[in-house]
Amino acid sequence: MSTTDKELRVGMVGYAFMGAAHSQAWRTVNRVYDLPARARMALICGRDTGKVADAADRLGWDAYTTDWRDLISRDDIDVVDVCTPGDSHAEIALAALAAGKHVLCEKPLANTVAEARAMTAAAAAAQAAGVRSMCGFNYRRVPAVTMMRQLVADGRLGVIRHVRAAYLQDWIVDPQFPLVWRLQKDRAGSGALGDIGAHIIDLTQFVTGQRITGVSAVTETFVKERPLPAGSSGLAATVDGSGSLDGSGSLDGNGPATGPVTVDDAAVFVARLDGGALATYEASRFATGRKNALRVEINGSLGSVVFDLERLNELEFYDATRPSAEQGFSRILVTEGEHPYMSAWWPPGHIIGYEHSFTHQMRDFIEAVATGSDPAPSFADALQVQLVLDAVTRSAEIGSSWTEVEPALAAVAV
Ligand code: SOE
Repeated sequence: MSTTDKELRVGMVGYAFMGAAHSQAWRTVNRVYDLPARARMALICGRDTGKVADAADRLGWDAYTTDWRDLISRDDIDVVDVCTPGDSHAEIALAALAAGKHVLCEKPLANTVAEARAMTAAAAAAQAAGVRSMCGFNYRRVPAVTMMRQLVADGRLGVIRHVRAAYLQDWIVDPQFPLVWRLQKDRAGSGALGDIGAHIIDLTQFVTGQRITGVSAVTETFVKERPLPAGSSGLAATVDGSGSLDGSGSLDGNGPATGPVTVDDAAVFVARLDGGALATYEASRFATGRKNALRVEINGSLGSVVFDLERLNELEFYDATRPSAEQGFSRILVTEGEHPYMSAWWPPGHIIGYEHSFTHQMRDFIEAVATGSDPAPSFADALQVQLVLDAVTRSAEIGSSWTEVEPALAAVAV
């Protein structure tokens, strides 16, 4: 339990999946870690009065509002936690920084490089006044991922040659899955690429300490038209109660009850990192059977390490310096007290879960704000991810360095 009376009064905008995950972390962090400040879940914000009132009660917030500008204007709010779709990240974060609020913004930072640049500049200006900001790439804070970074930094893998990363889901394989905001470019910025591809871009740059310098990509939208969500009506309809149609689909009798998918369903790209490594990345929402399958393998001159989110308490480690008769991938159970973040939880072998990465994220954010340091990943780190996302999109559009494979000769008649 914290021994401090210093309080950080948090206002969170949004109450869907990430709002719930962040709320769990805000509720837990000061009960698990002894920190120089306590987070107070002061105010939650959402558009729908009934839903946000329910969220305040269910998720443990003191009060609620339907106006994020009201939240930001209040003197009794110190931190703004942005858990909304990507099309409002910039507007909310810029206003919060201008108001002198510390900001935690969900990933990806923004929907465009221009927005991400503006947010990064505003964060740098606010930093001069002691205002802190961070982007919520939570997988960095899975203990096994932080340990992966330590193994690389300690030279245990030697020179990094390969990075191999995939983040695979299948929640929209059914063509009847409705046209929610994540499938609309004007709301989400991109599809699998920005939503889950951003995670493996950040995670691999974090673990290797290297940055992606160039890409060659292909993307695909397998299902190009989807039913509008229930409740959508009229040309002014919104696809998920908060998005916006492009007028191509409507329920006012003038058109089909469908709308166009305007984002990628899958993105695949190769990349070079500035330390010389070659990398392959795959982000797909059409990997049937893969629910939230994030896997990263790093190969180096002295060894390899593998992280699999479905076994997030473990690492596979290959140490090529061991006697040849003892070579093989070993399994490290990352639950010892000496492992990152783990001293606050349970005895060795008692595993933790996905939600703990958010508690670790809030731990580090509170510690940084309370001690006057800058939390990572910064908005500048998140801008780098946004620049990679943009490069992948541009590469896929222009089809750069794509060499067609000549069709095989017609089968010889037998
Ligand atoms: C949906 O793909 C999603 O909720 C992502 O938006 C999150 O960032 C990821 O952690 C889980 O899946």
